[in-house]
Amino acid sequence: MKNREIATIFESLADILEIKGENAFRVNAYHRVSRIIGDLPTDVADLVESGEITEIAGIGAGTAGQLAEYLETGRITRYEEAKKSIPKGLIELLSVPGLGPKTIGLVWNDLNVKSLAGLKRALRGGKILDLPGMGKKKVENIQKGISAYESRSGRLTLGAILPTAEEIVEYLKETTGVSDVSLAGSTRRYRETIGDIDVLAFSRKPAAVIEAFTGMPGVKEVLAAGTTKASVRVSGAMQVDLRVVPPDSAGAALMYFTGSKDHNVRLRGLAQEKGLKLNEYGLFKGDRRVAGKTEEAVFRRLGLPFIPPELREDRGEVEAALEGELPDLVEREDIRGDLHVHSNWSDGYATIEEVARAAKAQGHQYVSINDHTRSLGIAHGLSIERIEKQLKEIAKVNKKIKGITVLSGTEVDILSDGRLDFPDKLLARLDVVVASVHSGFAQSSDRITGRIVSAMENPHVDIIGHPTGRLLGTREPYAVDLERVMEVAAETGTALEINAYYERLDLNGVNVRRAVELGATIAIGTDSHHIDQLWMMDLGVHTARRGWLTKKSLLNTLTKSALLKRLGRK
Ligand code: DGT
Ligand code: CA
Ligand code: CA
Ligand code: ZN
Repeated sequence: MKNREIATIFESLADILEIKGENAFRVNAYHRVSRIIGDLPTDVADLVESGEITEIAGIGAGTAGQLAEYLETGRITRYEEAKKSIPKGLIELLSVPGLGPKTIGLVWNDLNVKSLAGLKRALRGGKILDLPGMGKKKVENIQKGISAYESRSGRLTLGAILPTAEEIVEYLKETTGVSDVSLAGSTRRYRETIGDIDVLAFSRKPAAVIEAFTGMPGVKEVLAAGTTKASVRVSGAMQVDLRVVPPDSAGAALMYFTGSKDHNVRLRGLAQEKGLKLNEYGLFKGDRRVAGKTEEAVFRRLGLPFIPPELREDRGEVEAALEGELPDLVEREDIRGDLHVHSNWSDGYATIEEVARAAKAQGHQYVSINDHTRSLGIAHGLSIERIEKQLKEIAKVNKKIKGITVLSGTEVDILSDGRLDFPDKLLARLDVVVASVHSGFAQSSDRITGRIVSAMENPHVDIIGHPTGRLLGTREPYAVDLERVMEVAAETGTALEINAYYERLDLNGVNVRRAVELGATIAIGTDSHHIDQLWMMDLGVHTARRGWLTKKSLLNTLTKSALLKRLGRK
């Protein structure tokens, strides 16, 4: 659904018009449109298609046309023109807390402020106090807002930026004179949130690469462009740092800029102990470079095997490498299926047949349909009658489509008193039972842990879905006692999920590692609600790798028959 993103555009259009001092009636009309669309319970695209959109009070023919334009082309000309009609820096000012369009319009008009830097100058010079309606208190508030804006974490989720990051890499690979391009930094370590994207290009002709980079489609602003490095801002306020490095020192540069900083500190220490010096240009003995072209060569010269980027967090990986005890990490190729997918029978968008075809295209041998259950009204949870019908539909799809098996399943609600939303008799007939908490998030640790524990004690529950309930950047985990959950998972033979949906990544790497240490098994599910989300299996696998996970602790690596046997055995 594009409702939210469209609402944001109209909100921003209203703000721009207000900055320009356009008449209040127009401004308010766009604010209203934004609210209406943001609150719509149905997909705006459906309403535009059926023409019903203009029946909504507050949406006229003009707006309907703009909506149709957006749905077709991904842009609204009116908005693009409005954006061009004011200095770019003013749009950034809208993100400063406590600074509204009226004040921005005022400082622009009267003080010629066009950017955050300009506003800070005006504040320093005290000129701002001469403006009508501007008192000491108000100035203080603006100053506070700027500090808050400048110190906000600004981290985005890995899944939100990874497609962009990979496109940039592919784009730069086409530049002449480039031998290779790689992600570096937290993106290459697949951290769950990313501060900025780091890219390394290997080339002897840096100027051409810098030019290609700063001129890429999607670049909103060039923040810096030097002879071997540059930074740009791309959509979504994400910064991308590029460094161009000669191929001879590719490996050393890759190691340095992949980090993490703590991991690098350990490696430099190790080099020193051997009388060597490690920096981004290579590994040196005196002035002589003894390694640097590839990461493998640098590691080897340090007496280490290759340490996968996901492990480079200084969490014992250097010690493990020295002792030859690095885990043989699971890989994407080991994955045989997805164990948590929604269909349009509950709150997903795809039919079961569409899910089956798309999962097959992902290379899966099986995919399980895990729709919500009756208590979860907002997600159109299935009644017992509906799931009976769904079982028949799954059988039909399995007859029709070869090369993949659709497993029957559910994401059964763990009710607030710990009971499950479906009777055991029904659960017993399903292949893959995921049980999840979707209510009572504020309960005490004892209660919420108790609910999950009793779900695991049910012999039909195969997997606990998103065990902590956190949503990256928006919702903290519930007060669950994870150690206890992991212990009971191990005792009862219940798997714990890596929910690979990009806003969840729950369990995260650290928790996965602990769960396996305590004897638990892991299952990856993408929790896809749309077939365009099945790729997030990649995020799940990288998260598993950050949790030092090997093939044998992951259900998704089993063949279909081994999986069913294993699940039936609990
Ligand atoms: P982020 O961007 O906050 O998600 O995290 P990173 O790890 O991508 O950090 P970033 O972008 O500041 O730097 C990329 C890598 O470059 C970092 O992982 C290690 C290396 N690096 C950057 N600055 C330093 C430094 O001052 N010392 C060392 N040893 N390495 C650095
Ligand atoms: Ca970074
Ligand atoms: Ca960076
Ligand atoms: Zn769920």
